[in-house]
Amino acid sequence: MDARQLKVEAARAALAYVGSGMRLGIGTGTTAEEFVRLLAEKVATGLDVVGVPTSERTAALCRELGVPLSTLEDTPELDLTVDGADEVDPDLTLIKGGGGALLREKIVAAASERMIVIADKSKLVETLGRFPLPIEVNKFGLRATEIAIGAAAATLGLSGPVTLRMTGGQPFVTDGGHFILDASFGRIPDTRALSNALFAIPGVVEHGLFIGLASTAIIAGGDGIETVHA
Ligand code: ABF
Repeated sequence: MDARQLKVEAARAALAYVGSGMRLGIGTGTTAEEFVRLLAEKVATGLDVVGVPTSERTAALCRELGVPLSTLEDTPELDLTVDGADEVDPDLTLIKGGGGALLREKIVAAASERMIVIADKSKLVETLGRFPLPIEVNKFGLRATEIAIGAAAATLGLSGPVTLRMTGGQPFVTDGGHFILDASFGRIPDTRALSNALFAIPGVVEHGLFIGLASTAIIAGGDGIETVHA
């Protein structure tokens, strides 16, 4: 199976958790998009759900495929969110935000009774941190925030480049109008401590460590589907 097929299989397995009447958080990224495609097929044959998308990109795909949408304003409590991840550890702590949608993804996941992460096996790691940690920051005081992030990491024995995410020669701007700093700290043994340290910095809007949010991970590998519960 190639990488795309693994994503499809993970998405298909997640669909088994979706029932009629559910209010769904719908993730962002190529794996979540496979879920949207399969969900749309079910909607076309009568599945009655409403989705709250985690990005403008996902919203556009849902509209194109006919998945009914709501907003978190109108539907503030969700039954289930299905989303991808950049890394998943054995406790189901995640790194997310490679696609730039971490703030809405975290707000939607936190508003959901349950979050299922779908991923191919390459995302599974013993310790998070191989993937640079996305940190969404206010545009104001960017340099000061960057320095503060480095200093906060140093207190935890972490170090490494903190880089402004760029696209087409310009800083990447999130759906919320912020910048993203990608922090290559390497292994993050204490995710909770790093999370607390980052939240103590005023310019930090959100970070890509998802702690205690995912209840289930569906991991697709060449040898089949592995379902991990937190
Ligand atoms: C979103 O999409 C993000 O949080 C994560 O960064 C990314 C994973 O993308 P993909 O499924 O394309 O690997 O879930």
